[in-house]
Amino acid sequence: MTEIRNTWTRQEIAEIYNTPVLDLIYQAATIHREFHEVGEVQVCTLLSVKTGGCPEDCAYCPQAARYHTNVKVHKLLEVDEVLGKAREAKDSGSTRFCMGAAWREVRDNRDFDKVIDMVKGVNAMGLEVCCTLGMLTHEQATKLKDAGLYAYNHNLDTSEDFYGDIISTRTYNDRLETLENVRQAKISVCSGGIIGMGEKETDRIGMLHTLATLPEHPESVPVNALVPVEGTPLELQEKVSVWEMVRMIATARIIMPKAMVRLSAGRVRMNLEEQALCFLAGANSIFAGDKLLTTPNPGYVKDSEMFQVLQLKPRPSNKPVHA
Ligand code: SAM
Ligand code: DTB
Ligand code: SF4
Repeated sequence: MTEIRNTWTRQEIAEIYNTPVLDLIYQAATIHREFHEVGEVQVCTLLSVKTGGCPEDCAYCPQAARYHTNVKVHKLLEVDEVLGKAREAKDSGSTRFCMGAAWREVRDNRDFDKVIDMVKGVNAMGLEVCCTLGMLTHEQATKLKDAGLYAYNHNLDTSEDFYGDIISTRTYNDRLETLENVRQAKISVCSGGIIGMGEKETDRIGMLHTLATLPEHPESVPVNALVPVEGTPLELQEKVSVWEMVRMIATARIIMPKAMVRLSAGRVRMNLEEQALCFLAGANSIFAGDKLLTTPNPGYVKDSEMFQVLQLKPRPSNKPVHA
């Protein structure tokens, strides 16, 4: 029996991360089998409910107002439109629906009231409803929970050391505080990061260390490969090798065995074999549909082909369906 620990040291995590890669995959696959149904992959759908014009300066992000990207600014969508998209996502096999807003933080205004209605509506469809809206206070987290929010995504993105090189408009501690507010409101925590931003291996290990030593592990850990977007400071970053994705995923799987590890942004630049390695290394969730928030994603046709070839099964929802 593998024990769940939040006492990992950096040294231990570094040793796991640097294990010869085939052995690392084997170890991760073994732990994956102990905690999860092999071959089951959760299918989630993302929707950008408020796009662009964000005051933050996240160097990777096409939605930051200060960079000149091709993203078209759009105010908060109407509740009915969002519920229509959630219904489509459910009909195409998604069990989780995540609404993203290009906000620095949630404000207590009419827009937040609308998001609350979106959460209620999506929850009533029996989907795991998730939001990613920036920083949250304890009260706002409680309001979202009362509306039926299942999970909240708030990424650490990288290590505390490297954070200032990527974002200057908020601190690592701001991030951790929101995660604590979410946890206290008894909302499921989704938090991970991005590789390929110019960080060192020690930054990747540092981020995994912070996540794995939280009082409780996040239930969901997204691993994103940077999608370089023209106009952002990171537009010219080189693509990371699949082995780096595999090492991140496998290490996350070994140190946080129960978590859903999400193979998130970056799949458009991975072939089927590369994605298969990620599933073998312990990834058990993807985002479906031809768009993430603003950037392209493989789309249903390619993914259903992948599910067929790899004989993957969509993972049932983590919450009881009642609609
Ligand atoms: N504004 C909110 C926030 O920052 O928490 C929510 C939306 S934000 C777009 C959600 C996450 O998307 C970021 O934390 C980051 O990890 C990821 N992301 C944004 N742009 C990305 C990119 N170009 N490549 C990979 N991941 C990206
Ligand atoms: C996460 O870690 N990845 C998703 C989700 N959480 C919100 C977002 C990826 C965004 C990629 C860039 C874009 O499409 O705008
Ligand atoms: Fe804004 Fe979020 Fe993009 Fe940062 S990642 S610029 S906070 S939308």
